[in-house]
Amino acid sequence: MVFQIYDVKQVGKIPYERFLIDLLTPLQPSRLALVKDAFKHIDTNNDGLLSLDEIKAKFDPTRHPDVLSKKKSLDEARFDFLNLFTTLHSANNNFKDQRAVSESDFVDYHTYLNTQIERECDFKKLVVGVWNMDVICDEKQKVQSMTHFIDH
Ligand SMILES: [Ca+2]
Repeated sequence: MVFQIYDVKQVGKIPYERFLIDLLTPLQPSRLALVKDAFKHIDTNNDGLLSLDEIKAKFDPTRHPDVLSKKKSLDEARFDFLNLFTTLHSANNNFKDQRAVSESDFVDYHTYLNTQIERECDFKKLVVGVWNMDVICDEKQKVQSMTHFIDH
């Protein structure tokens, strides 16, 4: 039973986002590559995990599309983003006190975000923007060249 698998600690309450992710289509290869680049970019001490400090240091709500379109204030965008991130993260870790985010957690999170974004360029803009990857989103630019930018 799906319910039993997910109903780990919160009695009768399945984390909705966790449940959704298993029903989602996986990220397309180009989007997945970008998300993995973002992970490497955020993981400044290269230990293969993202600490909360590393996430906070890189997360930049000023470039979130909802902020740019004035749908959300900076604080709302920051809260919603980090809140969803933490919810998914603790759901993935069975609500144990695991503070570091693995690459698969990170990919899951973006898989969820991806459902709300149709256009390739918008997805790139979001990932590059909120994770402060300092790359200009350009339709002609390939993920390959973005990797180049990030590594240097
Ligand atoms: Ca790290």
